[in-house]
Amino acid sequence: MPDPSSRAEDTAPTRLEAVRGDITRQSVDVIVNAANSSLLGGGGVDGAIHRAGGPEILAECRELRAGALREGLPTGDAVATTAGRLPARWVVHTVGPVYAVRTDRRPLLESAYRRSIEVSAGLGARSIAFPAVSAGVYGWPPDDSARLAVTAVRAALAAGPSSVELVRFVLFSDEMHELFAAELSRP
Ligand code: AR6
Repeated sequence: MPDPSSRAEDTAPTRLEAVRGDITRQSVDVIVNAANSSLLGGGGVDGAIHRAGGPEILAECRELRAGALREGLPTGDAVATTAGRLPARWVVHTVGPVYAVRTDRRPLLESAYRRSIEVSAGLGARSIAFPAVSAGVYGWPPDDSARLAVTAVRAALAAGPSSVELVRFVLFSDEMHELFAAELSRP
């Protein structure tokens, strides 16, 4: 007998957590990649994901570029592929903005987090691992990166019920981990 008190609207709120580690080792439904618009690979977390996941991921990215994403993936958008050999079901590739002092690119970075969650939820994913998008080669300042990521993810999850039960930020350094953990501990 299903428990009559467990209705969809009673589902527990999504858990948010921060861990220090390598995102390619995370056993989750979705690993988010901080990619570039070409989707054809790069350094940083992008390089690590393609190296660990194997050629299947790049093959699917090439197919996307030959079809629906002929112009590339716009900054702030997200798209899913296989996770290849990674311990995940999908990689969701997103493109964060390059940090710039003079123009406000925060909406694009917020959009990268939001679209990643929307695409993941569209797949029925229950767990998502995020790196600190734009915080490496793209130069986003670490403290603002943590604040914006946590705020954007909370806002996206608040938009309505979804399949997502866990969002894990996976940070490569102690400094970033501390910043994200501090941000998550704020009410
Ligand atoms: N696990 C978790 N975090 C990582 C890992 C890893 N294995 N490797 C790096 N990081 P970046 P961006 C952290 O530069 O700034 C690529 O070439 C890293 O320390 O990977 O969005 C793409 O192709 C940093 O905190 O991404 C694009 O051209 C964070 O991940 C460009 O870089 C993001 O750093 C995207 O730049």
